[in-house]
Amino acid sequence: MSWRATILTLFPEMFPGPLDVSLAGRALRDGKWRCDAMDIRGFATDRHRTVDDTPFGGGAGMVMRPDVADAAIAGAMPEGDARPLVYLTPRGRLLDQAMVRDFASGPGLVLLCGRYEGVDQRVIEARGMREVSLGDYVLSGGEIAALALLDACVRLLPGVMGAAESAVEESHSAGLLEYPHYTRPAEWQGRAVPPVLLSGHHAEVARWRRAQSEAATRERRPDLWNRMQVVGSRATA
Ligand code: 6GU
Repeated sequence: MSWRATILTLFPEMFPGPLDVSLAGRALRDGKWRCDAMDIRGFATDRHRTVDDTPFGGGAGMVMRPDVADAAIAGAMPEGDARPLVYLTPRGRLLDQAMVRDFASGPGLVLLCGRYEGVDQRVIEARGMREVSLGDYVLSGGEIAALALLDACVRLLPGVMGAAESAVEESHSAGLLEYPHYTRPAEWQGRAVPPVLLSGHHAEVARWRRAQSEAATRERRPDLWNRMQVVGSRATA
């Protein structure tokens, strides 16, 4: 039984898309996960296969009909399907690595991709959807967000990542940004590699990398840095 993603979308041809190559693509061909895209329009009932309508209360854009979305969900999830139902929307809770770890450790995901202004609120509530966002910017639909979420999950599935890559996960999980990386040549366009990395002193290399991680986090991500300080002080209190 492999980890299974079912994507409900008006653009099923976008899947697996870029997840058909590289790490995720190899895992897909190896049967370590499944990617099934379903066309929401296939669940429309009228002659014109309508999936959206104008918003009550007026305003711009169109809203996905609750009856069509619900029929698509019923078609994707048989009775007793234990997979979380995630609705990708900029109104959602911010995706983080803890959420990704939680999703990757389960049986898979059912992803609803919104287009238009969104989905009727009543079907979100009736189906107990988990609303998830990638960040504070607006994509033209949930599909690219779904691809990003799936990529983040699939690389954590057993046997997908090599030992070399797994270490990277630990560093972001620790709540710090990664330290900078260098390879040959030792001097390039007049720029030298930090000498400590050529010293062969493993403890000093580790100390330098830690300091670089902390400096980058403090400067670029004060939100992560402050949260780390709070969590750390709680642990030592
Ligand atoms: Cl999940 N959907 C859309 N449409 N835009 C987004 C997003 C999701 N996350 C960030 N921007």
